[in-house]
Amino acid sequence: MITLCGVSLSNYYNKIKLVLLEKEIEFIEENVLPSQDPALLARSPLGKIPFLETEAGVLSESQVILEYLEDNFTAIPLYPSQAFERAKCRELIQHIELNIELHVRRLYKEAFFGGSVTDEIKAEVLEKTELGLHGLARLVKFSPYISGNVFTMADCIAVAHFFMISAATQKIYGEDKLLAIIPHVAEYNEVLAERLAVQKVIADRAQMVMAMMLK
Ligand SMILES: N[C@@H](CCC(=O)N[C@@H](CS)C(=O)NCC(=O)O)C(=O)O
Repeated sequence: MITLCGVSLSNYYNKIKLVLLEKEIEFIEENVLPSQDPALLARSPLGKIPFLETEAGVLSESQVILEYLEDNFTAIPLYPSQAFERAKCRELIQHIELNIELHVRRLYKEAFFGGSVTDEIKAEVLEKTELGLHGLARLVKFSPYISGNVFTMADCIAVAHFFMISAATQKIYGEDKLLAIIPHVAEYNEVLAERLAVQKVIADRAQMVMAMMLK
């Protein structure tokens, strides 16, 4: 049995959870928060979440985990069969994560967790995020899925990260920068929200946000 460790608030956790659900792989969830506790470091080398426990051992780094799931559970593939199309999916994934989400992530402390971020960081993140989003606008297809007419791994990554990119930029800059630069994201989100697996991930995340607010 596979155990997905982390929390439903984490976009990196949610990308794996969505892939597990879409590929109809049986799994259980274990609520784990990131920390430097030696017991956690023995399972996740940097004390980060998510990580995956499998019968063969533990895996960290969400993208590595997705590649493992794709290689090991082939019944429902989430990458196209052609090498070039697969590479285009991975290009989208890398672009969303490295050129957008990793910048926006620097805002989360203030956007979601009651901390604060300097004006200098906000300006730097804005510049890099806008560059990344203009680049993404040149890559997306939305016909109706992000890389074409088939739902792929790249859509799973988009579901997980778009929500955070939209919410954090709305909170910090007073405008959802994703939507402002790529307006078709609105219809794309509606298409994705029709999927049961996406609905489950969104509902679990909302439930956890609610539980945190009631604390
Ligand atoms: N590159 C990692 C990123 C994972 C990550 O940043 N996880 C966050 C939660 S969403 C975390 O554990 N943060 C705690 C920390 O950085 O110490 C992956 O793809 O799995």
